[in-house]
Amino acid sequence: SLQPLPGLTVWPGRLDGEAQARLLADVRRRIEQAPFYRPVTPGGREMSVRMTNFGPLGWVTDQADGYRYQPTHPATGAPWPDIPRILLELWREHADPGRPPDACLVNLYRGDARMGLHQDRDETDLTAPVLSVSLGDTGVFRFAPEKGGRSGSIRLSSGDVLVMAGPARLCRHGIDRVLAGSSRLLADGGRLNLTLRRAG
Ligand code: MD3
Ligand code: FE
Repeated sequence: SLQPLPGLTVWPGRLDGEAQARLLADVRRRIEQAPFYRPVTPGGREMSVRMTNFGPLGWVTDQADGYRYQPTHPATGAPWPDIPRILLELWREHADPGRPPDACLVNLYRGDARMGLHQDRDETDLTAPVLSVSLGDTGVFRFAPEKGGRSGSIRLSSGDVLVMAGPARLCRHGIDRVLAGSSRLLADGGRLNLTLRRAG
């Protein structure tokens, strides 16, 4: 594994091609029940990333109520599908075996979708780690310490696993761009990112 910043650990190629394909099938099945939608920021702007969630709680945003976690899909009203077992196993191995995640945000980047620098602070316990798995096209991930300090950037490729813990948990981060055509895992191209958290 690599540690570009204290608390930020990356396992490049943690999932091999077969495991990526199995996880993708698990994701596709759940997305039939919980389709991607375009979230709207509290300021009224549509995000370029499409989202859905798995698990007891899902991160959502809209103009009326802003950023929050809730147990149901905003468009269908149905509970989110469960978190794929492969992801729970990765969490036990690399994040926190004693305290399981209760939220899995699924981000889909297509075309020019990106995510600006931000902090994740909508979770109740900001000391719990965050684990992310990348599938499909490579994303250029940028991170910067909470205050001051230089920002750095790493490429997140299909099958890579990243854990943010301790001193890195509140660092600012985002996805500058996605390298179209860098993976053939997704038939229609683009990048999927699955992020496990303890939200509630
Ligand atoms: C660093 N997602 O969903 S994953 C997000 O690739 C998010 O879709 C990006 O940022 C994506 O909030 C980056 C890596 C990641 C996830 C959570 C973090 C990095 C993090 C939480 C704290 C610090
Ligand atoms: Fe984030």
